[in-house]
Amino acid sequence: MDTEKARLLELRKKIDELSYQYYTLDKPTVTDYEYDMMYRELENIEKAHPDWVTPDSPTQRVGSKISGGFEKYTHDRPMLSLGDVFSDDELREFDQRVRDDLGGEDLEYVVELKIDGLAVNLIYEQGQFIRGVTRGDGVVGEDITNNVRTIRTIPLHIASDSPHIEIRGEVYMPITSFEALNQQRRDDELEPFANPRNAAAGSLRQLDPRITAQRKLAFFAYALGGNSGITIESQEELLQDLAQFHFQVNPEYRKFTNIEDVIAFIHSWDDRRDSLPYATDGMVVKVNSFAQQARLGNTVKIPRWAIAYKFPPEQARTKVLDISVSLGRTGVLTPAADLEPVHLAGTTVKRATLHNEDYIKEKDIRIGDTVVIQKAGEIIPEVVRSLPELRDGSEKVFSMPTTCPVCGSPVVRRDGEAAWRCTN
Ligand code: 3BD
Repeated sequence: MDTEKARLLELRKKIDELSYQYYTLDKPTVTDYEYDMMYRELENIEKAHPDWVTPDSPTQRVGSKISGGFEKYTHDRPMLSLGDVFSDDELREFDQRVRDDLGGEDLEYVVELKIDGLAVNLIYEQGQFIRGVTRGDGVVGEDITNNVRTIRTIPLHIASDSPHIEIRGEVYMPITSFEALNQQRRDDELEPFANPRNAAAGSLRQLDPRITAQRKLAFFAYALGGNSGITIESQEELLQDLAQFHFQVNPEYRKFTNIEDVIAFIHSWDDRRDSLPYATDGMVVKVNSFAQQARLGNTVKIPRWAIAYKFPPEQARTKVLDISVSLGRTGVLTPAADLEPVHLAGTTVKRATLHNEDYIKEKDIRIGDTVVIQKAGEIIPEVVRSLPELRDGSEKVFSMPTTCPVCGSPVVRRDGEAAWRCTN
């Protein structure tokens, strides 16, 4: 073979290995300088021989082609939903049903963190990444291949000669990247994203993959979709194989043989999930054996062999500095508490919604009060209650403005409604 072609292949292999160590394992083995030199050499060879460029070359992650929208793609096998539970007793009920359905035989559970990102399906043919698709409604998703390709922890080829294998997992934005992105957006006078999940969604929906590439997204692999020629017997084995394929697999998963140990493990996260570098909204409990999964089967949309336990919303205490009113698109005036900044669920909170006038009255929330706030899922934080026992007498009762804060027109509250509206 041509020595230049041989050098090209050598460089690709080396660069793939180095970026795996850097991005996926988070353990760089060479300096940035050494990496840049190799990358540049590869670029130069490819420039001289455009016909040697293949889509899985490390230089091909960030294309410049702006897409005109995303094409629909029907999943080979539907991407299922998860049933959810909110209490230990519901977990015990799930366990009992599974054991009954399996005729009382022994079983193992694999318990994973539930990453708060977006589920995507990655398709590899003969080991080559050929397509990335959003979950969509589970049946039909959108083809976001060019955006997925920019995610450095998603391999562009894997050590599998299967003609077709689908790897499913969660695209997410690490909290430090999310905070840096929002700071940048505030500096640019753009609306910040409400949470890392929305930031990841917004980044995947970019028509220009160069923007997606700047967003520092990452991917945890956790499931297998349609495939041929794959013989894997359990979730544990799958997670090990996915790591062997050079995917990031969340390292916090554990295996158990009884539900009480599962419950204890789940609660071991109550006061440390906040210190993870990514957002989680719960944990997923899966029957380990694929044979037992198959016997348990699926309902229309939900596997009967897995369940999501949802963490209760995280709460924090802070002070109401003021109550301000903003005007929504529909003309409704919504009061919000301006807060002493407080750390909650991975972000700093300065405002929380008070919903409407009646909510403030019922909960007797006053300016100057110490309050409990919470963030439930994707919703903006809300004030849950005030702590009147901490008042010192300087607190002020709030009343809704009589004119619109934007245009000055009178505001009205119609019979039977909680909302005040601008008459303009
Ligand atoms: C995670 C389904 C199964 C393969 C169905 C058991 C519902 C989002 O970390 N396992 C995980 C995570 C999500 C999962 C499964 N394991 N399904 C899982 C999942 N460790 N987040 N999800 N999904 C993914 C969903 N997404 C949007 C709308 C409705 N459902």
